[in-house]
Amino acid sequence: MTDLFQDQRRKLTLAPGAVVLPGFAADAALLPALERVTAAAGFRHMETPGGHRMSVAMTNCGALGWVTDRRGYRYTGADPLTGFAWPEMPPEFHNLAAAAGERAGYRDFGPDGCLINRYLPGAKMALHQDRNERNMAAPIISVSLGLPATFLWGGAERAERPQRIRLQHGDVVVWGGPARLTYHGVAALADGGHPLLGRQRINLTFRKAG
Ligand code: MD3
Ligand code: FE
Repeated sequence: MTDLFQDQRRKLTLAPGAVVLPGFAADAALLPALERVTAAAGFRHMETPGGHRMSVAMTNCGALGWVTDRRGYRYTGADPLTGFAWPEMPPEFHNLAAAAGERAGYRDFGPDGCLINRYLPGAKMALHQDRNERNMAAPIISVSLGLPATFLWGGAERAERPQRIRLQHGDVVVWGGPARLTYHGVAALADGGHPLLGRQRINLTFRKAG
């Protein structure tokens, strides 16, 4: 008999430390929580230290939020646009991150921040490492929502030619251990329409930043 829920239970190892949980976050209950966060701290296009405006729009929730401006990349406790603390991490977000961490073998992944990226058609993210977090023993957990994207997954050096991996609505990836400092990026988003999110892709990354 066909098992309708089989997808929700799959666990694939991309490489040592990189675990994909296809469809783990397909639950639409995340979307109202996302709406509440982005109503309190809106998406904005940040500036890189080199003076480029990012094509991806970003916001954060949780105690610490990732920001970039002419002074550099860092985590802050307050939204620089308002001076207020970032919105609290919704319990739906926190529970999802904890469950995905557990499924990938991280027993007590307690994220203190969630960066929320919004890609409209054409938006992309250049190859980079995530190295502003204090604790490299903790994984980063990413959740893809909305339009599918081509994720670029490089090696330990920027020069390595990246593998292209398709990430769909609901896919969760846990990046830890030897995968934690690999170079990665996202190819320009192709236009399309998603039944729940329309013409965009949202990516949540849960982090232990402090
Ligand atoms: C691999 N975001 O916000 S998520 C980022 O789809 C970021 O918006 C991308 O890269 C996005 O920093 C990719 C997947 C991801 C996140 C963190 C990683 C992959 C990673 C850290 C180490 C290795
Ligand atoms: Fe990243």
